[in-house]
Amino acid sequence: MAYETITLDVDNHVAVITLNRPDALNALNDQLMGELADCLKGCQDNEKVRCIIITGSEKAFAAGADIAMMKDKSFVEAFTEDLFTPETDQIMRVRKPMIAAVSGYALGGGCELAMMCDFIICTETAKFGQPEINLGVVAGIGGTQRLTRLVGKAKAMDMNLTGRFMDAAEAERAGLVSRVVPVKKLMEEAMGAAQKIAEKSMVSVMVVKEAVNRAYEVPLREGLLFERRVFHSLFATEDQKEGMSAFLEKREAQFRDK
Ligand code: CO8
Repeated sequence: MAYETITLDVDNHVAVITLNRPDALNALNDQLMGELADCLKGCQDNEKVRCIIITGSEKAFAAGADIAMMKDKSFVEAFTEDLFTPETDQIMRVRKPMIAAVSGYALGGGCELAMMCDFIICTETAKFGQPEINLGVVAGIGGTQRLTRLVGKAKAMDMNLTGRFMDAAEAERAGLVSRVVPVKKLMEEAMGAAQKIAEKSMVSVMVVKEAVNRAYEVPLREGLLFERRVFHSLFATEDQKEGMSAFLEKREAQFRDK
């Protein structure tokens, strides 16, 4: 599939997907979401890809769902079309790690897309927000749910009710992003993180993703049991033997995803 609203570059086991609708600040429309979902499925199936970065432009990661596309929809259309549901389901099915590299605006669906990734690295100019309230609607793909789990009720309520933007420093303090870097360093930092992940055993990388995500789904006791069991099960892998032997032999581990 040839993409028009995103680009894909695969280099050294890292897939970089760049949202590319500059005239609309990368607003998410059907085409972009369809292409993104298709591309992510391809990355999941591509053995060469071990980590995925989703990014936008310097000015905008994505300024939200496309308002022009949504404006005239009736309730019945919105309900029956189930806008963005298959695409977001596909995004959530990706088992490889995904990093959001955010510069500029990550608003509405843009903030929600960033939160669907496993962690967010942003620039000092990043602005996060759920301004749907200003449009007479509410967030629709995680802005009331994931944001609340990530930053807590006070800030999630504040952002969703007032529509105010959170700057990078506040986003880092609140735990929404893991790192803040100067604009020029964004891709270097994201690539560095992705390369580090790409060097690990893919089995344990995928287990980490499942286990951390489980913390948001189940009570602590269940989550701890899941963690212990996957920890035990990793002793069945060759990579566990290699990782621990390499440590004791004071050499770099050579993981083979086995
Ligand atoms: N949709 C469509 N077009 C957009 C969007 C958008 N979300 N954001 C910006 N654009 C367009 C503008 O219309 C403008 O186009 P044109 O040049 O043709 O007039 C162009 O991008 C540049 O934008 P601005 O001139 O507004 O640029 P500024 O630098 O002045 O402002 C802002 C930047 C502050 C980011 C401003 O563009 C803005 O407020 N954008 C809208 C932000 C917003 O409200 N986002 C939420 C959208 S709703 C949503 O995301 C719901 C998600 C859930 C969907 C779930 C379905 C189930």
